[in-house]
Amino acid sequence: MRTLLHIALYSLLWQTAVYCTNSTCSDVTVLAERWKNSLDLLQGCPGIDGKPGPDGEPGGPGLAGDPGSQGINGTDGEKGDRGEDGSPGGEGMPGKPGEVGEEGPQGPAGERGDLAEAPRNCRDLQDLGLTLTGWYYIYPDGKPLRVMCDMESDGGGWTVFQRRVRRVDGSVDFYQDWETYKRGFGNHLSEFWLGNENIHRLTSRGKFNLRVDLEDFDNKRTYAIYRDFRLSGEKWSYTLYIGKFIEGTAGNSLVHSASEPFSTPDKDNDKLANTHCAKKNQGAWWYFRCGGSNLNGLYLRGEHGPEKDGHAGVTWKTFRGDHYSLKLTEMKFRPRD
Ligand SMILES: [Ca+2]
Repeated sequence: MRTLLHIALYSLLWQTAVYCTNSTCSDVTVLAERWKNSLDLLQGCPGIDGKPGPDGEPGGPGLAGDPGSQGINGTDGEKGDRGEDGSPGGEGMPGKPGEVGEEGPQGPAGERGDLAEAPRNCRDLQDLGLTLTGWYYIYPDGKPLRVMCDMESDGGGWTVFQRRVRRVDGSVDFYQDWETYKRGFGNHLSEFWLGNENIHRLTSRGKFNLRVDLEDFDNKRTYAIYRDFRLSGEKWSYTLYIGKFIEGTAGNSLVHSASEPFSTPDKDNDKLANTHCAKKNQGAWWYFRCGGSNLNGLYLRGEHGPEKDGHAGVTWKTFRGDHYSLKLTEMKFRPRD
């Protein structure tokens, strides 16, 4: 019984082996010599592929690869908008000092001082210690006025209101009208008339001596001094008031001018009805009958003919006569001692 079963089984395996060997299975090996002892010596063909198994779990990350080569540079992009301004920087180093500028204009006048101490004339300035002859500001009524001070003649302190002097480039024209004599005119450096209104201002309060200094072209100097000098206001035509002739080698050539009003080429205040002394003498003065003195006349430089010029020169009769025009004249006043 058992032998039949083995034969049947062997037959089946053999047929299968032959079939597989001749068709699809190339790896079958028949171990015939051992067939009597075991059926499991024959290796069969592989079976049909089974179904794929389920996906395995994901593996761990791989190692980083080597870096690739550098790429080609791209082209420039479009220009962007301007950014906002930055904050200001810190302070820089100081620069070099600039050059010295030109002198600036004169500053404003100072504040008004104490009137009781303000100099009202050149004598007050002298009392303050000023000793040089020249132009100074005085304050006769609080308002400043620039005047020439003679700090030398007979002790000084004289306020000069008239001056004639020889100049290289010609003299100042003293043949002027009423308004010009009222305001004053001339040059600080040479000849001038301080102005009738100013002379009136300066002599209307107090008592003053008048001094007249003269010099001819022989360099001879002389003078005359009067007391109680003052000039009236315009209402009285700037009448000359002088008192006694005190002294002076020049003599008293103002004798006829005392208490006479002022006359100019455009205002006849003299005492000659048919003559205009200011025009005849070509000056401006306190004329009575045209003679005596004419210190505001023409600067004729010494002797001049009476036929041609009359008394038209800068004359002082009791010094060099009516026909000699003086080189230098000064009229000045100071408070009476
Ligand atoms: Ca007249």
